[in-house]
Amino acid sequence: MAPILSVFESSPDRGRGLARDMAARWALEEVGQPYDVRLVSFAAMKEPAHLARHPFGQIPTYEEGDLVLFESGAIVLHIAQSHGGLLPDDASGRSRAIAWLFAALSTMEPPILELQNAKLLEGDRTWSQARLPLVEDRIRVRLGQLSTRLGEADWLDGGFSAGDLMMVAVLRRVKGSGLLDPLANLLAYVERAEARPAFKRAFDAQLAVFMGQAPPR
Ligand code: GTB
Repeated sequence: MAPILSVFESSPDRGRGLARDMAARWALEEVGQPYDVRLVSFAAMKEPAHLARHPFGQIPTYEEGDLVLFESGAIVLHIAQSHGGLLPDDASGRSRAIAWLFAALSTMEPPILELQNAKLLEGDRTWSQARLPLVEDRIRVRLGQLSTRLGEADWLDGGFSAGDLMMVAVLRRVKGSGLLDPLANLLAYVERAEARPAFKRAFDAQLAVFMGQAPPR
């Protein structure tokens, strides 16, 4: 039976592929694993049926037989570990790819989330405008470090991996902010990943849900 992903019935990102089901969909497309989706509303996410799948009442969740997972990083890692194509064959390379997956979520993403929260949740506070440059500077530091490490390479460590997939999923959240613009290699890195056929299929599938169309499969 195909695994089931729970995703927003109506994503607040309006189909831009920025919600966290996108990374899981993309990983499934990369490895060629068909999947089904369960559409959940904000209200349904807080109901017991969904809380049994996700203790924090969020998306995405992933069900495969008896296995129920939450956390997009754990889901992508599980998909990468149970199929070929998203992790190198050698043990050291696998560990390094997994380190990049963690780096995306625990080093790059926190300041990016902080900026989103500063704009969306704190924008009406008197101190909000004064704080934004500080938050943006913290993102700039991390983007600069990542850009230096990437250099002229196509991917972070050899071939495209689950680490690149998660890193690009995170970087896409700042793509429209202008913060990536001075870093041509990072911008090209994101665009290179977005040009992958698997990314396009995942993007189209989540957009179809937002547009109220039947998923492509
Ligand atoms: N650490 C968890 C993971 O990685 O899976 C975080 C999961 C999470 O934050 N899920 C969000 C959620 O379910 C959806 S993706 N929120 C509902 C709730 O908490 O009640 C977060 C998200 C939403 C919208 C945008 N956007 O519009 O750009 C970006 C990210």
